[in-house]
Formats: sequence, C-alpha cells, structure tokens
Amino acid sequence: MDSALKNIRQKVENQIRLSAEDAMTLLTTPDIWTVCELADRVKRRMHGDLVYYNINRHLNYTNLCALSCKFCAFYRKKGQEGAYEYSVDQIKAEAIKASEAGATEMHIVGGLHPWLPFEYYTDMLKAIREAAPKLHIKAFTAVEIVHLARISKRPNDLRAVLSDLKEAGLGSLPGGGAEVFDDRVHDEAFKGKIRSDKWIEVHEVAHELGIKTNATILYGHIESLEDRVHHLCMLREAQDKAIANDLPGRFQTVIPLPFIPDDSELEHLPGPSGLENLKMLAVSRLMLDNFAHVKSFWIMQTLELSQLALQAGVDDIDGTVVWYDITHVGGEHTHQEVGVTELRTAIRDAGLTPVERDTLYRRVIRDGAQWHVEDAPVAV
Ligand code: V47
Repeated sequence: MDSALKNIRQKVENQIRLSAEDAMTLLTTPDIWTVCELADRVKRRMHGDLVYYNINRHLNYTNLCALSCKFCAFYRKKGQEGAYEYSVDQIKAEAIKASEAGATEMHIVGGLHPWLPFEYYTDMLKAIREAAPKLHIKAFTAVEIVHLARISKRPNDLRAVLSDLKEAGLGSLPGGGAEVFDDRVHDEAFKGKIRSDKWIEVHEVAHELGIKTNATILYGHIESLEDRVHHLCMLREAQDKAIANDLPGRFQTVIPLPFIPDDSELEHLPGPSGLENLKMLAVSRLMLDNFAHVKSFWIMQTLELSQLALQAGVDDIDGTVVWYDITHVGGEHTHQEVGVTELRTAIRDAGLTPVERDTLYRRVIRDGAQWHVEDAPVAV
C-alpha cells in the first residue's frame, strides 16, 4: 500500500470525513487497488452486497440548443442537418411503449430549444402522466430549468417554475448540466451555461419542494484535478445544507461522467483512461459520504468498466436505457440498450446481488407484466 494512504485508510475505517487534500492524494496515488478497496468498504457499509439497476428509457426530446458547449457533440442549430425535436404526441407514444415494455422511469433531457413555449414542457409531462401514470418522470437538468424560467418570463422565480412542472407530473431532476464547478473551465468549455451557484440553487429549490435530484461531474477534459475535488466538495456542502435544513428533497445519487471527445470541438483531447474512470467513481464514493448512491452510467463508462467499478464504490447501474443521443461509445448509433438479464448477470458475476429499483430506490417487485414497489426505499 502507498504509505500516503495510511492516514486516509484510518479515516475511512473510523468513518471520519475526508478532506480536499485527501481527495487529491487519492486521485494522484498510483495505488489504484487501495483506492478501490477503501471505496468498496464504504459501499459495503452502506449497501452490503446489493447493487441497484433500473428498467428505464432515456428520451432526448431535441438537439436544438441555444448554447454551443465545446465538449458537446449533440447540439445542432436551426436548419442544420440532423436537427430534430419531438412533438408531444411522439413523446407520449414513446412513454406508452416504455411503459408497455415494463420501464419504471423515463429520463428526459434535451437542448435549450430556442422557440418552444413553456406549455410544450408542461404538456409533455401531462401527456406522459395521463398515458402512463406509473412511469416516474425524471426530467430537465438545472440548465433547462433556468431556460424554462426565462421562457416563461419568470427568470427569478425558480420555485414557481418547478412547482408548475411538479404539478404537471415531474417526479425528480436528473443530475446533468453540472459539468465542472469552476469559472475558468466554464468560460473555456461551456460559456453561456449557468454557473455553479445557479445549478446549486435550482437543486436547492427542488429540495425545498420535496423533489429528489441527482448530481453529475463531467471530468477528463480541460479541468484540473483540483477542480474535480472542488466540485465534489461543493456537492457535499450542498447536501449538508439540505440535511441540516431538513429539506424534504435531497440529492440521491452522484454520477461521474467521463468526457467522450468524439465529434466534439474538444475531440483532439484523449478523454479519461479506464483507470481514471475507476478512480473517479471510487473517489466520488469516498468523498460524498452524505450521498446514498454512486451510479455508473454504462453508456459512457462501458458495461465492462461498470462491472469492475462495482468493487470500487459503485452501487448502481443506469439502466436499460435503449435510446441515447448525447454520446456514443464506438459507433454512430443512438440505439444503446442492455437487457435485464445482461445487467443482472454482470452484477452477479461481480459477486454481488442485483436489485431492481425505481427512481426513488424502492425495490421493484414483478409478477409477469405487472409490477409494484415496496413502500420504503431499500434500507441504506
Ligand atoms: O449534462 C454531454 C454530459 C450529461 C458529453 O441523473 C457528456 O440519473 C461526456 O446527466 N462526454 C447528460 N458527457 C447525462 C446525465 C445523466 C446520465 C445518466 C444518469 C443521470 C441521472 C444523468 O452528459 C450532460 C453533460 O454533462 N455530456 N456531452 C460528452 N461529450
């Protein structure tokens, strides 16, 4: 073991919070196995040998976007080849298909569409809720929420906007759009997007309204290791606040997202290596002691690395997915799906026990085509 990790091991064993300096040591040590072992220890303390997965559908309703983030290969401008937007009827049809296939969650995000009205978004939620009432709608990143506040002419009333969306059927907020909480990186790679304080504010207001949310970090582009650590510390602080204020909503899950360079303006960069991905997942587990879950998004991590990460702090794999347009690993196709059997086998082969969960981490019980959830979330 790298002797620099001795003190950190003691802290982990005694459940003492790690510092930003500890995180830097973990990110720079060559001793990857000790980092993974420590993260696994924390994961097992929280979840035993359980690993969660969900049967979900991702829907990216438009790639038209007012922003032009350098890391993003997804956005298109008006009139550009490949630009698209779904109609509310098309979204409804997708929700019906998802529900009939047994999905419990629809994860919906898109670009900042320049001219769709606020009603498009509330109509979309209402249509899904009506057509597939059991489907949990996890939709709109904090960036989209601020955009919706602007287009509904309430730029300073996030509470009203989120309340309207909740009323229309919004169940929770995904963790996207956080990127890296640093102004230099922001100005270089995603200028024009909301800054960290606004991203945190949207989640805080959601938590006040009892809406659960997730958080991401997009790493492996032009940020420094210090920036990553700062980001994790900011998330931890925001969750501390939600807990101290006893808010009805919380962050549930952190999803570290490795930068995929292909076709983006930053495609000259190599993107993070497999070892770096494993380390980021493990360090997220170790630093975010007040987050219940660390998720590996296999679309970006690959299923193989996600499986390995189950021994390195990860307790959750998203999901069956099916269609995903924002990034593609090793191909052009938006059809990106794993079957339930494949997911469960990957978890079992890692020596762990798969548990199907819904968006709120309640155990899903299936009986043929029917399903229901247990009342309480799986104990943590
Ligand atoms: O916000 C965009 C990122 C995010 C690239 O909450 C890229 O459960 C890598 O947030 N390389 C969307 N990442 C995905 C997301 C997510 C995924 C799975 C689960 C959850 C959840 C959230 O993807 C965007 C952006 O940060 N992204 N381009 C890229 N080239």
